Amino acid sequence: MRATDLVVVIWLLMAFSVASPCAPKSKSTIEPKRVRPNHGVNKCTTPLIRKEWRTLTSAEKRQYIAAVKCLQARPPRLQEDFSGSRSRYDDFVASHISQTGYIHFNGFFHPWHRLMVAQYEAELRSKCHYNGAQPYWDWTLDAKSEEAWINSPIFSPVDGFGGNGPYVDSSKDPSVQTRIPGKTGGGCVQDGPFTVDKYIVAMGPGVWTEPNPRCLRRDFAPAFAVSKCNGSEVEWSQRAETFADFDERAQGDIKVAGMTYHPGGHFGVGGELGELANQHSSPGDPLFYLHHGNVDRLWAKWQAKDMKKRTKDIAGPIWQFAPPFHFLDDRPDTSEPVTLDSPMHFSGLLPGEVTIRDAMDTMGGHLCYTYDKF
Ligand SMILES: *[C@@H]1O[C@H](CO)[C@@H](O)[C@H](O)[C@H]1NC(C)=O
Ligand SMILES: [Cu+2]
Repeated sequence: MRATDLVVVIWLLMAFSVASPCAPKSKSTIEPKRVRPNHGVNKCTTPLIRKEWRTLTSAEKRQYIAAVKCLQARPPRLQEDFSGSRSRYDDFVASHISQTGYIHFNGFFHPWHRLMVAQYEAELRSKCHYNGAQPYWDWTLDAKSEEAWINSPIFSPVDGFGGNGPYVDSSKDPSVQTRIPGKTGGGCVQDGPFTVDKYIVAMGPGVWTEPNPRCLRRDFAPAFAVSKCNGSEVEWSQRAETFADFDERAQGDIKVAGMTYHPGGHFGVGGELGELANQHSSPGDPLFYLHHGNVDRLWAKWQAKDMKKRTKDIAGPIWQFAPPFHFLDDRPDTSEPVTLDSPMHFSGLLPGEVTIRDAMDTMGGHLCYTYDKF
């Protein structure tokens, strides 16, 4: 049996033992609770309004970052399963690491990340007294030139996430899987609220969830960012008629030439050595949630053009790297498509069972948020 087959079997066992439609709906009494902003009433009348980072006041920016730091200081709940998790913040990283092979380059990408970011937003509010919404980062505003990218207000050391790391030559580093042209950093972040004396990346890089405490690294690739995040691909993906096309355009290829805006934001900040460039452990960089906030906004924007139809339109293979994401020879060349009833797994981050249906409408079910601007 090939390793990939084994993974498939294990996944099927998980999928159908945990989430068969006949299984009793277990209402978990332990935390984390999924927060319903509109208690009990399943109608979202006063959604949270997510705003672009630079439109927040300096005070609002500081409140958001303070809430992130609060989550980074709260005790973990998933440490039994993920020994490296030192905080509730890390639990989100661990969940993403453990699910990585099931939520990228398949039909789960957009819905899974939507629920992850919404849960993060809910816990910043419920556990850390944050009273705003999750902000997003519209990187098209910064991808106008290399200089604009480097000088984005999001990297401010005063009321942003801090900037680049010092240059590290990674040209001979065998651990680098994707060569990113024009990388400029690679070392530990040197200013702002997430320097090594203030924040420790606990797990990763890659698939490991054992303790591996280290600094947060960034490796800006401004030219790459300009070529991928300048907005032309956003427009192209927005013109898609079906979710299948939209999703394929947003996720892009794994080779640099075919990468689009989702990898654009990851590698534009993470380059070759930065945490945000790591497919598994990228949520270790708090910018992850602002980048994915924008990826989510673009899905919501696309959906808003025809809500009735597009909140039911889902597509893509169940298996990672099955067509149309068949970039690797050793992966399945056919796969059942996902459906609205496909279960999604969060490794204990979210209680109970979740399906894609739960993620289709930002103002339906457990979700109650929208964006200031589409
Ligand atoms: C903008 O993005 C498109 C698509 O990635 C790319 O072809 C084009 O070269 C980019 N423009 C600039 C000025 O880099
Ligand atoms: Cu991801």
